[in-house]
Amino acid sequence: MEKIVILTGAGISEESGLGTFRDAGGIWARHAVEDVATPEGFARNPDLVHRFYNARRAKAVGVVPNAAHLALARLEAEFSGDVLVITQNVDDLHERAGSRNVIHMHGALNGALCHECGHHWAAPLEMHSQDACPVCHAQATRPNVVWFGETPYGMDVIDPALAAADMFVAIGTSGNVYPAAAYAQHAGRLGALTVELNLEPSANSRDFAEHCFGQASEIVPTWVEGILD
Ligand code: BV8
Repeated sequence: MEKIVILTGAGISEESGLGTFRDAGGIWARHAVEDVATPEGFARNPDLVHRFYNARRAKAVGVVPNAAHLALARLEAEFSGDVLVITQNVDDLHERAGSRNVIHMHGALNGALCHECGHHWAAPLEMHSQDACPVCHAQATRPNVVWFGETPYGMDVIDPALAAADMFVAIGTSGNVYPAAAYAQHAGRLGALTVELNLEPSANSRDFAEHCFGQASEIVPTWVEGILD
């Protein structure tokens, strides 16, 4: 087996202390998606959206990678073939665990974007709607995350990677958000072995040939051990 493509979601960072979206008490239980994760919501009330992401950015800098992130970094370092992590997460725990080949398809909390000129730069810990873009100086700065209705990042790399994958593994994602939720079916149809590692069956569980349920910090290191043996 040469190429492993891994899709991760909020569940892999849950044991590090970052909230998930759709679990009981999750982020969407406390914030209306349309207010904080859509361009329309940002246009309506940019300060509300900046406060939402400032709070998550502050939390993300205060937590550390868990055994699941570390196991994926070990897999990339020790596996004889290629390992690509496609993450829906906007935290940087994969990178802080040592993973190098990571695509943030929904953007990143540590990125800032100017929606006037498209410039992007390293986000300060706190962003405000009156911050000026360092290049065009417009007060048009936003978090560099992908909201509903916006095109995910890395599609030009992701699609070929799915087509070439020998194994596609989804970890800690509920399978509710597209296009990521369609990747298992797509990769499976193109010949990849599909594996679901999650706390419970996801919405697209039927798209996977193999399943292992449990806490990511337990089942991911065990799965990596099996691959490296
Ligand atoms: C796009 C912003 C076009 C960043 C997010 C109707 C039908 C189909 C699709 C659509 C439709 N209407 C609209 C759409 C498209 C829409 C969509 O999918 N809507 C859904 C809701 C129906 N998608 C889009 O708009 C996307 N863009 O489609 O553009 C396009 C398409 C292709 C090519 C070009 C253009 C943009 C989507 C991005 C939205 N941005 N967030 C942020 O704030 O973080 S979405 C948000 O959900 C996050 O990004 C998050 O990553 C993502 C997915 O959530 P999960 O990671 O899965 O988290 P969740 O809480 O749901 O699940 C956690 C899981 O972990 C659970 O299963 C739980 O059991 C498990 N777990 C918990 N603890 C643990 C655990 N597992 C293991 N161990 C544990 N300890």
